Amino acid sequence: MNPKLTIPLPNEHLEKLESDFLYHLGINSKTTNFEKEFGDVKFVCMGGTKNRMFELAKYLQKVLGLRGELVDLCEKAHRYAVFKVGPVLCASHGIGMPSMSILLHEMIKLVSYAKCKDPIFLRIGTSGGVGIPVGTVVVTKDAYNGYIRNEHELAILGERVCRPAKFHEEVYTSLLSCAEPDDDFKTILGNTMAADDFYEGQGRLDGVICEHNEQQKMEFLKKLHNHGVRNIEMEATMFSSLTHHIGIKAGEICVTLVDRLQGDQVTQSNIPKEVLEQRPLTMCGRFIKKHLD
Ligand code: R2B
Ligand code: URA
Repeated sequence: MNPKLTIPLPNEHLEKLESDFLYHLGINSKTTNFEKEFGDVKFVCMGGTKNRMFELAKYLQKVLGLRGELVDLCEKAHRYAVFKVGPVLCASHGIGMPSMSILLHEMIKLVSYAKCKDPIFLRIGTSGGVGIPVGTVVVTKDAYNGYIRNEHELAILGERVCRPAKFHEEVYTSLLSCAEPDDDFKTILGNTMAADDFYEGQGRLDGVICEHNEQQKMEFLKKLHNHGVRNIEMEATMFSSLTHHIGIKAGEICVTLVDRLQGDQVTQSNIPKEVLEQRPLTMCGRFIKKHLD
């Protein structure tokens, strides 16, 4: 571990690198002064798409009273989009854990090399609800994998490695307190299941393959509900376990687009998708404002 870094990274091999090329961000430590460019970063907000992260960046400019053209700092790498709004980075992570994990490794190195102080990482996402009304915002407590285990499983050197998948209590408590009585949606604390697949892995009946029936699907969803799972998405176990392992404060806020007890297709709501997607962004804006104040 390099004691000079504000976020010590638990990989001693990094110390031996003369420079580090964050390949998928297209940023090289040889040519970029991390401290100068990113030293003021206090929040790293991540969500699936470039479009949503651009909307978040625009919204945060408004919330924080900042101006300026929003440029994608990682456009040249053609993978993830990253916008900077004052002390906030807004980055797209794509779909699923393999995609988000690459972004996360490189983002954590970036804020560590930039000597950022105690940055908070947030995922602002969409999900399928389990027994809650469409449009509810779920703040995640614990993340469960597809085996309904509160851990993240990864194959490393041919071995199964499992790490606890917990979000930071201070962060989820604070996120939850950002709900306001006049909100036209509910914000709840719940556990989240992260699946490795949108169709079979989430128990859907509408993928190209389906070898379970409606009754088995409902039993599985009820089992999830009994474990306190209130929504299903595709990143939470990896995100929570990686940040927990390093000691980075992290939290997740997702709106639900569908109630899986009612069906599989994401067409249940007459509330426009943009309105639903704005809800976690609103919560994120309030959280950041509160922490900066
Ligand atoms: C939620 O939505 C995406 C799949 O549609 C995935 O990234 C997730 O976690
Ligand atoms: N994202 C998911 O992963 N699942 C859903 O049901 C909706 C959004």
